[in-house]
Amino acid sequence: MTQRILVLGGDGYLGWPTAMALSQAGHRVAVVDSFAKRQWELELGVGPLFPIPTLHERVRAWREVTENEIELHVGDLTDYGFVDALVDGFRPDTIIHYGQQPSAPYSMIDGRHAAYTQANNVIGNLNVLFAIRDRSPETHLVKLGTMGEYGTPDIDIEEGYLTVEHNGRSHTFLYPKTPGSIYHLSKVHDSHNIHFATRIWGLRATDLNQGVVYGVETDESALDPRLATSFHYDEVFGTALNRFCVQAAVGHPLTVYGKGGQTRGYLNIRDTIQCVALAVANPADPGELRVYNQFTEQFSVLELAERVKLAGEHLGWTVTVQHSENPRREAEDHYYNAKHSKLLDLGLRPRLLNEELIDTMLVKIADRRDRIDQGSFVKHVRWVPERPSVASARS
Ligand code: USQ
Repeated sequence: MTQRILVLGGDGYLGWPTAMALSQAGHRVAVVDSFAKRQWELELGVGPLFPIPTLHERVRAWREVTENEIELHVGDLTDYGFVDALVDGFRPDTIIHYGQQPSAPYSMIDGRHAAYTQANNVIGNLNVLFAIRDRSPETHLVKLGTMGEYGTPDIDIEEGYLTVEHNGRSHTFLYPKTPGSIYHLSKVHDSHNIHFATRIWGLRATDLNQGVVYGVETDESALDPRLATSFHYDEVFGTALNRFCVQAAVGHPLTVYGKGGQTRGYLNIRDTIQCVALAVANPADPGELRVYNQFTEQFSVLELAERVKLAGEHLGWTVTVQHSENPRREAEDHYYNAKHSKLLDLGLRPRLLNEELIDTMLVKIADRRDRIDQGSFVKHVRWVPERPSVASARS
């Protein structure tokens, strides 16, 4: 069934490819963005690997290449008036919400960046919930959460909920969260606010607890260079596998933090699109919060680095792995077993990480070697500052 879909954060690494895929599938799609990410790039002096035209140009290129129309709205989700008018005017069947500050390191730079991340993410999401409640209560919210909300507990991670037996009685709660950054915490706050909105107002929502995404392109972004997605490799916005591939392409040692036993769920960017499309096609009922753990495979960072090393060596490159001091505070050797069957039950067909896929990524990245800024691999963001604070120096 054709839907009216708003993609919040439509200029981003995942938002833009999602908008294109849903537009190609025949939905009426509008993208919404404040271009905050482009501002953060300027602030930190980092940029995407492939040249990214303005969103206005991308939308024009999309029309030229496919004859499909994507509507464009520019505004800030923390401005309630903007969100209210947007939802009232467009009356979406589905809102896909990617419009947030997505980087754990960015949120850990200092108090200002921490406060900005939580204010931006939590208030933006709250505004979306209120606009849905007051303007379009049938709208299904598909919210991008993160596997990092759960942290690395010493028990299996269930898909969203945990039933607790206590003193002979039992109750099902949202799974307890122990996230490892201020950014991940912002998503925990969002999950609780969304749960509240479904319980108290009867809204319908799906929270996608996504793992770490990798990949340089999707079917649609590959149609024309102007449709490329915003692929980052710097310490702040780049994620593990993407960074390792770029580092391998310029002969920089792969930056494994600490022992490298940190295990996370991973998925291909094409599978992100599949998962989101499945969530859109299978809306939650009124009053229901569906939670899916959105990843296809678990790896430790050292395993990922070794796979990239092997693939690079098969291309004749010299690739080294370096265990640098871990700038984060996280377990480097831990139990990790996260359930992820609900999206498979809905029909997800995963594209698993194999050497051919890494090889394709390496070759595409090597094409743009000239644009790789090695200075952005390390930006020195630390979870715990090196200098003791005034308070701890006094004690
Ligand atoms: N890591 C390294 N070396 C690097 C970069 C990362 O060892 O050069 C390690 C990190 O210490 C961490 C793991 O790799 O243990 C993953 O780090 P990451 O930067 O790839 O991902 P993360 O900070 O967890 O955040 C990313 C996205 C975020 C999303 C999250 C999903 O930026 O938006 O929510 O992945 S998850 O990790 O499942 O929480």
